[in-house]
Amino acid sequence: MKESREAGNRLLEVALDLAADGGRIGLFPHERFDADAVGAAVSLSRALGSLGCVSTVLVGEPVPESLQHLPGLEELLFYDPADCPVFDLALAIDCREPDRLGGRAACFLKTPLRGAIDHHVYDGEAGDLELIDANASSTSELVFEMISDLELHLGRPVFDPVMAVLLLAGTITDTGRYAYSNTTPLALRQAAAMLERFDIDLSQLNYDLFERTTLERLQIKGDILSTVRPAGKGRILLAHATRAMLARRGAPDDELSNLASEIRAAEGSAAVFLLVEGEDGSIRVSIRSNSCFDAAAFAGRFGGGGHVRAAGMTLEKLSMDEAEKLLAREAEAQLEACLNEGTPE
Ligand SMILES: [Mn+2]
Repeated sequence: MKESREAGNRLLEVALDLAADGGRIGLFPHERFDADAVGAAVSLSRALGSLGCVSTVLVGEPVPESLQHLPGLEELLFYDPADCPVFDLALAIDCREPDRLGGRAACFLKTPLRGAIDHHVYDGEAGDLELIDANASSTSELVFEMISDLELHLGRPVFDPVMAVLLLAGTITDTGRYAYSNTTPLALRQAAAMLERFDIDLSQLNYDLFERTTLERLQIKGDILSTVRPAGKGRILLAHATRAMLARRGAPDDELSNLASEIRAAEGSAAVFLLVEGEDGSIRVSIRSNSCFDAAAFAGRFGGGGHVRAAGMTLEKLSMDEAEKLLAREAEAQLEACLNEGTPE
């Protein structure tokens, strides 16, 4: 934490220097931004703006429907590849590598002075202007600390109600409502501080972030859950959605991968496969795992990838039934192998 505080202070010093002569700062949340990336970026942008910097949050895609309830997003600048703004300092937010910025990577790299604020795990030393803290619950937690330090330094308030909601949204999302193992005491103290200072409708925010749904989504969820079937002595669970199922409910096929996590909550499940038929007949597979089952390694064998506990891949030229049989067989073999090895982690 001490190191990350130093990196945060270095970033603030540069920003204060830039502010003195109207410097321009570009903030680059990662591609397909989530509440943490955009919440941290817009909050920091507002704080830097209050110092006198010209601060811009540059995004590559429109705000997804699921985040449109968040305040302050009218400030986002949508990237036009023909028109990369000139910045004195560019910061990657909630990521570190330019390849996480998609089409904006070239624009990011055009700025000579670059840094990052992130909480993902990396090998190697962080650069001078890189605030990387894998122990932080979220990038919003890191930005909160920076803005707190800024208030101490300036001796005046900097937080505003929009920042409060955005930073809470980022931390709530990345910690799964303060439920995941990455939840820190600091994140909880920050939440308390924001609730003390500002009038925030926490219940509405949680509804908007986690619960909001539509009748069609509830219906397709019911349809999909009714397809769950066990394999491999009940430790492997498979569920699917065909085009016909989706069409019947008029349901979009996005955000269904969350359902795979819900199915994983079934007691005794080691691996969950949710298969969704695409418009072109290919089958997108979301994998969630418990125990020793490495979802990323499994997906990797089929050209996919991801994390140990959550991964994905696409299967071509198979019927739903063939795909389920293939996955059940291969997953059972991998599960048997890792159970016999003992737990690798
Ligand atoms: Mn994050």
